[in-house]
Amino acid sequence: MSRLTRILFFTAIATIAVAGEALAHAHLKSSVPADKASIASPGELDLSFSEEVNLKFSGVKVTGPDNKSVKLGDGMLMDSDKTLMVPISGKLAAGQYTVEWHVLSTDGHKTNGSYSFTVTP
Ligand SMILES: [Cu+2]
Repeated sequence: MSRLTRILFFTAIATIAVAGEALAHAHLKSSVPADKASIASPGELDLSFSEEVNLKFSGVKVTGPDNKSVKLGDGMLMDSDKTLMVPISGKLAAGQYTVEWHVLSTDGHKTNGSYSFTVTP
């Protein structure tokens, strides 16, 4: 191989490796309530990921107005372990809520993120 061919070859390999790695992680595909949604007090949260997640090492934290933590029930997996369902105990007061999630996907990688929604009066 010429020097240039070799450089292009290894660049291509590296690009594929990085892309494959990113695809294999569990990314949040959608959620209910959705990001930036304005809704009545929800009874549960559904977070749908691109990969199967490990319930034991996955969870969410919901913070409401005045930075108060929302009481949540035990999470469970649905949809071939790709959706994390978390019950919300009680009715949420009107205001903005932030959902911080972290999951361990079955490939052993951790991902996390956050989004928010608004509960209407
Ligand atoms: Cu991964």
